[in-house]
Amino acid sequence: MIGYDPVSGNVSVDLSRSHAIVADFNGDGYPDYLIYNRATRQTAIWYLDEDGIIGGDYGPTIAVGWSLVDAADLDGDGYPDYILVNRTTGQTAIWYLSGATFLRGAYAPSIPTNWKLILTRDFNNDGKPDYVLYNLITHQAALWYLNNNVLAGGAYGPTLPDSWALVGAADFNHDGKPRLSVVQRQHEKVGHMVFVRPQLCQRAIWADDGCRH
Ligand SMILES: [Ca+2]
Ligand SMILES: [Ca+2]
Ligand SMILES: [Ca+2]
Repeated sequence: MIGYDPVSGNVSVDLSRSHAIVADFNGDGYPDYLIYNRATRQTAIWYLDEDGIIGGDYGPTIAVGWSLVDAADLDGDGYPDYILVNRTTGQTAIWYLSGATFLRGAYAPSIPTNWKLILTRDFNNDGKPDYVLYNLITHQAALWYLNNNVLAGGAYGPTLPDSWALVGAADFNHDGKPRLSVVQRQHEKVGHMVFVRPQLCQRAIWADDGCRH
């Protein structure tokens, strides 16, 4: 399988990442897997349909010093783009793609010290992906609303207690609004997943089916 070499032991899925990167790269309506070889820094895309993997393509190779965080369509051309962060400077960058083909790059906002870019989702429902940030010291979440690669506004999310970490966001109840998901590091299993809605819940409020006071 393209991008996967079980013989060499080069694990193609970056296990240090807190979430899988899934996006529809070939525009067929089925989400595809974006995978990453940590040894070669090569990316690859596995195309999926309801029956499983139907093909693959190599994507661009990530530059040294940069980490691949997520994939989302920043410029609204219908094709997912790579969101990268420089681990030293906090600078983010967008690599615009057409399918698996690199088109061009642009710098995006820099992440402040002690904050981590977790992923990108559209939280203010304007059709444009936004940054979900997490403060590694204070455990506060924040949203940066983007217009393509330009910061357009922001809002603070909940502050999580010690031993909990922000790991993802998805529209868990299909109401069109993504929710943050956090997991207790000491018990990393599905039963301990917690979903909270930023802005509406100023404290982390435990529930397995939505935001509760
Ligand atoms: Ca697809
Ligand atoms: Ca795009
Ligand atoms: Ca948005």
